[in-house]
Amino acid sequence: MRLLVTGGAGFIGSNFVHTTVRDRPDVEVTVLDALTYAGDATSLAPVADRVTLVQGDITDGALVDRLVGESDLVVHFAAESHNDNSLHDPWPFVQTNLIGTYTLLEAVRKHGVRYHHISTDEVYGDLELDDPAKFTADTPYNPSSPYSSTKAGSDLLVRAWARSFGVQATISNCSNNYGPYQHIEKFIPRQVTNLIDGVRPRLYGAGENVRDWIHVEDHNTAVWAIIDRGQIGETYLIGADGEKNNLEVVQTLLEVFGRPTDDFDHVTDRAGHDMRYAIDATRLRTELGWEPTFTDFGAGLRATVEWYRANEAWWRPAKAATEAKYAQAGH
Ligand code: NAD
Ligand code: TDX
Repeated sequence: MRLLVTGGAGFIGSNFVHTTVRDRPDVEVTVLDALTYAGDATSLAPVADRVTLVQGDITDGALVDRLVGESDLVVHFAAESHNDNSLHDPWPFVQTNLIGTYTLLEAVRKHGVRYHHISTDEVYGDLELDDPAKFTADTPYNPSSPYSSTKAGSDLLVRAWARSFGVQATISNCSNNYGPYQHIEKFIPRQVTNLIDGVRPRLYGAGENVRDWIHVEDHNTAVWAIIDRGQIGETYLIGADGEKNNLEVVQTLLEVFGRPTDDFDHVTDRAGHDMRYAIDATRLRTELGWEPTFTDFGAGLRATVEWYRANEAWWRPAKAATEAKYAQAGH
């Protein structure tokens, strides 16, 4: 089987390629990635002999048409993915997340290629802290940021192309991922690399905001379960019952580093900051028989800290510029 992975040099995409190469020797993998600030070819170095990396943009219609025409399955991870960046400059989010998805959909429509669309739980907006509800596939879309609104728009394009043109598509909306190869602009790797440098973690606002953490490996086994056994045209929510508030995450990290649990700074909150995300993944578990493996968040976090300690050469080049950008924004 010939698989095209967009965004395969990013965090989740590169982990997906690693998992696929390990578990599915019959799959030929091509990665299409623009290698933006968030993409890194070295994330694919351990599997370089099994993967063809094409550096290119998903908005490039001719390139996308050729690569999709040579594939049996497209898994679309490529996106501008960071909320804080989208508040500073929304344009690349509109371009990549909306126009890029449109470009891929036109190509899979033309060539009749199976398509899986990777999306986020942020399309549903947020929940109150004291609300017992969780997101399901029936929750109305209500995105808050330029990032989440462009992801919501991309999901709606997929639904329309599936219904109107019969595109063979599935969609997954996953909660917050953590694990190896995550860009250090994101919450967990930012604090881990700060702590390695002896810098105090930075908590937005009071730190009460809740995210539903899932290990990237569990996200990717769920994606394969949907590709293998999911129903065409359906949307599946991916989550592993990992709700934690940001303060708890920072305190767990401080414990891992043997530091006092109040050794962090509160910084300016994010504009429009979503309060809580929570996923009901019942359908994925009951209909597709998927179960997460990383059910101990503390253990997953310790393994992730070890990965960043052991792979300083991977993240160090981006650290100073990432922190300079945050300093400018008051974060
Ligand atoms: P990331 O920012 O780490 O990686 C994105 C990758 O896409 C990078 O390699 C980048 O170079 C590439 N890319 C960006 N614009 C491109 C373009 N125009 N053409 C080709 N390649 C381009 O993101 P991530 O965290 O790995 O997220 C991957 C996907 O998963 C995204 O669609 C995101 O919305 C979704 N998602 C992420 C999370 C999370 O917690 N990180 C949770 C749920 C869903
Ligand atoms: O330094 C920080 N301090 C802090 O308190 C940073 C960078 C973040 N935060 C907070 C903001 C959020 O409440 O931590 C939480 C997580 O922040 P991010 O890592 O930026 O993730 P989030 O905005 O929740 O979005 C992530 O999960 C859903 C991914 O970036 C998205 O791509 C995905 O769709």
